Amino acid sequence: MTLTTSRSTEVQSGGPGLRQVRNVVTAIPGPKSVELNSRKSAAVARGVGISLPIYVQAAGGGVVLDVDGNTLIDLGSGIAVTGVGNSAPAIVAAVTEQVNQFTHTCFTITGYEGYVAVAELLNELTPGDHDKRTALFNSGAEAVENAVKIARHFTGKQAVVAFDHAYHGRTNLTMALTAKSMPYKSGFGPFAPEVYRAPSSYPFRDGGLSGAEAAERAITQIEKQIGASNLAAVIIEPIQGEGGFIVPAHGFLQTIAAWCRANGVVFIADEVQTGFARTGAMFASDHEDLVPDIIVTAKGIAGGLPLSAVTGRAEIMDAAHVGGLGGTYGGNPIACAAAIATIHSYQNDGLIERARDIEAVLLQELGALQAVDPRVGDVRGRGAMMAIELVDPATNEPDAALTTRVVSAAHAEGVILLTCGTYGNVIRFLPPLTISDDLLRDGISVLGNVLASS
Ligand code: PLZ
Repeated sequence: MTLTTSRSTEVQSGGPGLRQVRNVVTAIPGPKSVELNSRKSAAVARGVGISLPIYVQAAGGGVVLDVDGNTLIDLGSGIAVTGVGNSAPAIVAAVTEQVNQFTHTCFTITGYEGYVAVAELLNELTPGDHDKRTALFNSGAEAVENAVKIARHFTGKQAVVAFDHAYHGRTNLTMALTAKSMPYKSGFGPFAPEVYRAPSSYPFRDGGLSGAEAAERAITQIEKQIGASNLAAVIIEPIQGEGGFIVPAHGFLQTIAAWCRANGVVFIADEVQTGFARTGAMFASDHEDLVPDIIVTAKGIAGGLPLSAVTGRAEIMDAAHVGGLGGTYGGNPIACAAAIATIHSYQNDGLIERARDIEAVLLQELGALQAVDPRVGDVRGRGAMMAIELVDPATNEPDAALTTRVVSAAHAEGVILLTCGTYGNVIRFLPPLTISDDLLRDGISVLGNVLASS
């Protein structure tokens, strides 16, 4: 095995000290990335795709530096993970200190303070002032699985409802919860039983149903097809992420949650993508005064280290017997040290306000694109979680081909852009909250140019 890139060139440190300007010096991908990608094709399973095959040397602030010396604007944060910025100094310091003390014990064998401290922070910060408990895991999907396990144990019931356009992960149960077949589910069945789908609220595409109307439609279907007496939990993303950055009509989430409360059904908010300042509030549920029974978090929680959590009402969380929840790595001490520093940064470094500022810049810039280009059918989202939906203006039909062309052209100009959406026609913006306005505006002006010529 060779590590050509880190040994043959001077290694550049990441973090906010990286020069914060877009700078494309080779084709994208450049020759070193192309070489690494051919090694990838020969060594890594084909199913693990890379949407922009540059290979990264360092990242921080609002940029990513690749092994060919290109500096790209980061409008993805590794899918909403590095909200505090890559290699943020406080997180690097906390992780370094922890690595030097111990790296692992398995929390369910011998305890350590970091795990407890993360649980305390989440119990305090998540919506609602009721008594809470938290359990830590490794990935978003693993936390979703555990939230469902806990809800089933508490209620003694089995059925779970997820929604159209939902994304909850790639493990067997979470594939069942996820709506979209390609690429997540196709050929990977059979899927876990007792998972049911309900219609969601998609203001741009559901003919303008109000939140209450969309909720009534879902509730009627749930009552007729499943019945509350069989239903353990309803799980929903307060803003649907992979499904297209869909903000439900106001009142939708509240009405579903109220029905759950009245019917002994656990309401689970999947805030894996929306959590931790991303939407201009600590949690997206806060925008709707929503108090979930269980909230699932991951991604932005630990500055890039793998960590996830299930936080919920004490009586629900404590229903499972001692030893019923766990895992070798869940709440790893290094990830916990990172999470404590990361959460403090969201609290103390003005990042919630920063997400709102980013929303204002993006609304202005994306609104200007929409004003001159009717193919931009919708501009939506909250905070630093915004998106545009590209359509055929005559019919509003999704235009996935245009979306792919635009995103590839932006990549070539040095802007990391991600797509999403059930119909593959949504471009989403998830910059690190540490990005400058200048980089943000430069990134969107590149988008405007490539859109105009696509
Ligand atoms: N719930 C709401 O957004 C992960 C998926 C990327 P993991 N979203 C990114 C991909 O193509 O695999 C996600 C999410 C919501 C759960 C998950 C799952 O989180 O940490 O990827 O397991």
